[in-house]
Amino acid sequence: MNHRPLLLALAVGAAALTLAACQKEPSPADSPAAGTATPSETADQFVARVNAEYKAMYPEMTSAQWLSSTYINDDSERVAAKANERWLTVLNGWITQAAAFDGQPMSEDSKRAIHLLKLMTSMPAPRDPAKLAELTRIASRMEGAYGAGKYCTDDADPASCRQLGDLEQVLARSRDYTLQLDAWQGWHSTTKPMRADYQRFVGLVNEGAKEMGFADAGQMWRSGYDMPPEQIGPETDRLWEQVKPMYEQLHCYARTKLDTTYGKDKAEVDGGLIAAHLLGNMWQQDWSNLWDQLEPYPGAGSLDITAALEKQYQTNLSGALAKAGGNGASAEAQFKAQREAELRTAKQMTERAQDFYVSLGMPALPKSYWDKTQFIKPLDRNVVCHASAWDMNMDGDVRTKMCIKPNEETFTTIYHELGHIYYDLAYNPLPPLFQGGANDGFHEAIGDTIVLAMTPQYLNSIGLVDKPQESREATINAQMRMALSGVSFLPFGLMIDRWRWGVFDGSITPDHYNQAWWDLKAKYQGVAPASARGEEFFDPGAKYHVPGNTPYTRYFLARILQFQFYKGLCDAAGYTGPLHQCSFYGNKEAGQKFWAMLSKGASQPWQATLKEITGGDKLDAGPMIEYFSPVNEWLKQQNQGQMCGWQVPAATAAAKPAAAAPAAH
Ligand code: X8Z
Ligand code: ZN
Repeated sequence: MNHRPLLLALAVGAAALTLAACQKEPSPADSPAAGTATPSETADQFVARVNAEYKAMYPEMTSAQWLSSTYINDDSERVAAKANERWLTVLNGWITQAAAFDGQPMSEDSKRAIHLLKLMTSMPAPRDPAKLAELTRIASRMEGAYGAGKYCTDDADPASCRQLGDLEQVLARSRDYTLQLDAWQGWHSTTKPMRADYQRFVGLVNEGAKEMGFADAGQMWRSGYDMPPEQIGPETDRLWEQVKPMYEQLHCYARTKLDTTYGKDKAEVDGGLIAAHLLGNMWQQDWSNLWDQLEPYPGAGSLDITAALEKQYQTNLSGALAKAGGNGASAEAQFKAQREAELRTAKQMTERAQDFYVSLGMPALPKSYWDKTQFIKPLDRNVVCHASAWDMNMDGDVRTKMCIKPNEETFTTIYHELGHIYYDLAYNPLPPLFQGGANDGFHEAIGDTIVLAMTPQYLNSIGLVDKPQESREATINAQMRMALSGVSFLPFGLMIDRWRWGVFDGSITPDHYNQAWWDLKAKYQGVAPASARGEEFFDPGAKYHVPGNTPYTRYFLARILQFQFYKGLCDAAGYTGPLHQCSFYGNKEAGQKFWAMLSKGASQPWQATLKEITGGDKLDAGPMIEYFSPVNEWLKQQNQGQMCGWQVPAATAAAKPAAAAPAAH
């Protein structure tokens, strides 16, 4: 989730050079709720005022949002919607006022700040106060519904209900075809009621975007990249074409293995598509959980991080139980000991992640972080478990919100979230309007760059795994571990916004929401549901970022960017070996370079920032391909003689080229 969830989402951080901002004359109906454009105010003074007012009102919004995400109920939902309503009204007011400065003399910084102001929210709101209020209510309701989602096998029995975390666990661990299908279908049944809300939401944000001068909300999202918005579709297509052959090899290998486990008739649907519920992940976006079936050389180099973390939890549990009086302790005392051990393990995992950043010369997290963060899932209420990082006040009150479990996936997510937090801390000294990523992909790539540096050597140095073996088999194993999260993600990172761009521009109509979703999943990911998913379902709503309205192209860009950053930092550290073996843990030169980049925030076009860290100013999948070349070659050998690739069902082949649609604007 975004570092500034829902309300602010500097979702489209840096901005396009040419965009049609709303040129409407201010009218009484536009009257802003905070501040008025004083005729005597210069553009520079206007920007200074907006910066000050923004910073002043910011903590109230983030507090309301924090409460509604960590304490889901009708009251917190209402308070969050109201705070959001106030904020979006003020934002609309500023955007209207900014039009008065078009063509006026102003500093370059003010020009950029005004540009960023217009792209500040990913939820452009209509000016009509009633519609604006409706929009914020729908947004809070959808987020709350996602967080509270439950699948109950017996409606009369609350004990039969499971939430997302439990259902994900089934996909991660069970290898029973039917149990997995039930968990997958169960979660996807919870979002049926969200469809009507989402449809209305789309209408409202489109109205807001149009009033601001954009063709639709999708075009607004694509305008945050310091290049013409119509280039984002082709640019991401270009990157996808670079990496697609690698994904196809991984897909082919995984499919063969799944055929072995479940039988071809069950593992595959139609022309070689993989059954969606068998990939170890609710959305098929990360295949790490298939390690048991996909490990290239079982036992070559022990990289079982989950087992190591589980062991650590057991140690903490024994300690807590002993303190509580051992086996003789009451059930309640034993339960408390268990919770204590869960919290302690989660904090230790977070300390490990912090240690990486500190080793680069970055500061330790403030005490308030440790006091206010949500580390584990509370038991007494619903929360949004989807991980997120929060800057509450642009002044040091930073927090993460997670439901940490002792496994590899959440462990690396902590490193990801701390990337957001360190970005926030680094750019906090900048004026508030520049406090964002160089673009939103940068924000997502910071922690992931660190994750790449979590080599077997690093993991061993922190005592998590045995001393790494130096063999080709161990290298391939280590690479596969990274590919199962990094490479498997690529088409998913692309398809979500292909769907939303189409929904926003009207090429995907509500009566085809689900069909279009699965068409795109087939086309990009090569996966399909095991049973028909008609329009009575709303499967897109089962992925957090759809009800949470977080743009997703950022994650695709981040997957590419993180390898560019990684290579840049390895160079800074003076590393000369094969890219995939580089770790810059403890390297102050790399740390300084990273921090310098983070400190720039959104104050300049991302191309300039990229150049400072990598020497180039273009997005390029080259470093990613270089990194994965050993496992890619290995996969090609494994797949020899296999019919790789898949056929996209007829409906998809006939559908409009959704991927190219944005270029039409
Ligand atoms: O949402 C996230 C982070 C928070 S920004 C946990 N991610 C995407 C997802 O989970 O779908 C990180 C990877 C992609
Ligand atoms: Zn993130």
